Amino acid sequence: MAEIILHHYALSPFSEKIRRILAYKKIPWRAVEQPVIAPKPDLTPLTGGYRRIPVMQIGADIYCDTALMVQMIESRYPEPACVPTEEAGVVALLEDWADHRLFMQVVPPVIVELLPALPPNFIADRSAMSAGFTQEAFVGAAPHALAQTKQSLTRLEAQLTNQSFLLGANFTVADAACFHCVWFLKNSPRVWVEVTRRPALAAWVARIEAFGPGKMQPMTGAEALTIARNAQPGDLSGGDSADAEFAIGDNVAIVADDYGKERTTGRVARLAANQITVLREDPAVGEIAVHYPRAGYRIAKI
Ligand SMILES: N[C@@H](CCC(=O)N[C@@H](CS)C(=O)NCC(=O)O)C(=O)O
Repeated sequence: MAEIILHHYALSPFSEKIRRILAYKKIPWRAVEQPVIAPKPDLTPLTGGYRRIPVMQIGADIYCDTALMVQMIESRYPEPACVPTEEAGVVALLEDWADHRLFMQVVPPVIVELLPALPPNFIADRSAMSAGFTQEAFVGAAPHALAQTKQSLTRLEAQLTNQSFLLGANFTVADAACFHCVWFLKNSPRVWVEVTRRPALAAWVARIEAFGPGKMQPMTGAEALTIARNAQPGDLSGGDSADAEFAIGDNVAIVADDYGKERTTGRVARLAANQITVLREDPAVGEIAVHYPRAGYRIAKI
């Protein structure tokens, strides 16, 4: 089975979501360290434009967005389950709350403190991704975002008071999604005390950190491109195109509906109720399949 390559960087919360799941499932993986800001010359030949982090690669198959990566990992490595069948709906709802709402609460108060340690072009890079990501916007948003973060931490504390994980005795994707946001708060000692003063939450953090670093081996970006070039897209079967405004063979452009304006264009090769796969050609890697979830992405015929 081709190995899982995760294009990530250490500080990236969404990467931490996937790193925790890989560690929990004890799945060996290869890590390609990507830059914190664009350009990402070893990444965009794979995605066709998408520059958000992480990106998961298996040979010549590229998975964008952690919500899709989680499904892929779960289907290849079902045990131990992180998406228990009977709780798949609530797991996805909590994941969406954490990835979109909680994440937006924790970022401003932490980023304003981290700025001196970040690359000098960090703010220019992020404000190109979204009009809301300017320095003034982060500074202005920080006090309210911190107040909302505390509300969310209190809710998590209540949910964890009588159980080890958010949905009971076992770790699920709901924990991974909430964890990456809470973990990011460590970058601000001022905010981190809000976690340590909530005992059930702090114990949950320790429980998830106890999974350890996982079975990770580094890989260079050049090596990952070579692997893609020497492989053929392998995840193209299945799908059901019933409810879409586009069909197999159409050329489409895919772009996130929240932040990051870079598009992936390609020919639709597979459509399912919740995901889409396009095939594209790239001079650096040949034919490549790029997979996206449909939730959170605009897909338009071109
Ligand atoms: N919905 C996306 C969000 C990914 C995301 O926002 N990642 C951040 C880093 S944690 C990012 O890409 N920031 C810009 C960058 O790293 O270039 C996912 O689940 O993968």
